[in-house]
Amino acid sequence: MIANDTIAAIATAPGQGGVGIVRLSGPRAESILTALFRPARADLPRLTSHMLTYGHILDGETTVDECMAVVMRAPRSYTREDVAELQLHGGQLVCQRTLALCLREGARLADPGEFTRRAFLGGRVDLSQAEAVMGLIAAQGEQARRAAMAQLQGGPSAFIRQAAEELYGIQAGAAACIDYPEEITEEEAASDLLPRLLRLADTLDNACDERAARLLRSGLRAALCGRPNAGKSSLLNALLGEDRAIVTDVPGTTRDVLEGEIQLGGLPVRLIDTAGLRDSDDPVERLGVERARRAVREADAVLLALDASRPLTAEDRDLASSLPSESTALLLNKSDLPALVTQAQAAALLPGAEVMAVSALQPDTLAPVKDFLRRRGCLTDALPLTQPRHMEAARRAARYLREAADTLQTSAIDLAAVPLMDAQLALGEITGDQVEEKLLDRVFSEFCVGK
Ligand SMILES: Nc1nc2c(ncn2[C@@H]2O[C@H](COP(=O)(O)OP(=O)(O)OP(=O)(O)O)[C@@H](O)[C@H]2O)c(=O)[nH]1
Ligand SMILES: [Mg+2]
Repeated sequence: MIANDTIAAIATAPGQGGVGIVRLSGPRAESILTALFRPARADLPRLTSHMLTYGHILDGETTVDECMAVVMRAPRSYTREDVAELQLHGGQLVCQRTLALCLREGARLADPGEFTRRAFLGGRVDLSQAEAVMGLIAAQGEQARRAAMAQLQGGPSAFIRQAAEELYGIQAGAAACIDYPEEITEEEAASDLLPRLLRLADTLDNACDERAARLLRSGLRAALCGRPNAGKSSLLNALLGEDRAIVTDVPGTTRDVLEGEIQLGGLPVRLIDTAGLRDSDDPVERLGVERARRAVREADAVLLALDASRPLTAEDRDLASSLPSESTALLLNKSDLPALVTQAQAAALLPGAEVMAVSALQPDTLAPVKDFLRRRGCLTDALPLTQPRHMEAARRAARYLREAADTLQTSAIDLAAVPLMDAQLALGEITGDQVEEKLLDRVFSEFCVGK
């Protein structure tokens, strides 16, 4: 699986920037660089590994750009192969032309993620860590960055390796019974292995964190709902700090679902304004209400807007009682006006939910709302597995373990060896210890070129 050709790509993002980097990796990285690069100090015998050298890129007699060059000789490099990089001026034309020169000298254009794929194949990182590189690049918020960094430092890998160790122990126990039936009977082996199998299956299932996975992938989804005119759109605008939604004193102003995003403590929060919930004969409004209900169902957090300047209605009560108390905050809006609803009356609508007196006209009053959203999206207690690919493989391993447990209970122990091996293979997919080329293609196709 180890490649012997040399790949090249532009490693920096397209567009204009201070610096643009062309990167090479493979056995000919240094010779290709040397063919294009002339150091300013002509007396330099050879580039020193890991040291920047100033000079120029030449295409025959033409000077293409002024640049810094570096070689990082194997194995002390990102890919564990010889790597060379040219730091050029960050213009597309300069980078493209330099890349074309590298290709002319014999490099091949790198596939997406191919540098990191080589880092994996070279044993520098495992597969989960390689994925974390892309997670770091794609991170939209501080929390996603932190999770990707923990993954790059091997958090999930350590968890999976520990599970794999325990599974090896179980497999060894089963093998001992098969190989030395006179030493250990099947009953003895089964009574030792069965609880261990079930415990390990539970450990794997319980390590999967769907909520964290969703939050990391798309941030927190918070739906603003409530009866018409409660001030949902005004609250959306105030939280976003921009005039996004139309606000009028006509009940039923918002018809469709409207979204906007804010960052709260490193967490991207998607705020969703919805149509006021009420029975209506108007088909357009009815569709809006349907969409509103769906948005509320799919949300991680719900902000129920109540108009504190008017008495509560049956609609408020029905709506509140349909919401999950732990993920809902009741916003007593219009608190700048004389209040007709007390906090206690609001709290009685949905016991357990937090109540906050706010005013869309006074942004300072929204601090507790932001704090509530931050808490709902907090991931400090996230479980080890938060990547869909990892969770799927861990759950598959757990299923095989339960299958092995069933087999132990009902038939001969040697039949359990097959699902035990399948479980081990599934765990190996996460770290890449057991991996097929097709899986690698899938993982690395999601990368950008040049990484
Ligand atoms: N005094 C006061 N008026 C508010 C406040 N929030 C909203 N309003 C007013 O209440 C009316 C309705 O506001 P919207 O934000 O359109 O209410 P909505 O809940 O989105 O209404 P629909 O889209 O019809 O469901 C407007 O006249 C707003 O100016 C507030 O905190 N204080
Ligand atoms: Mg509205």
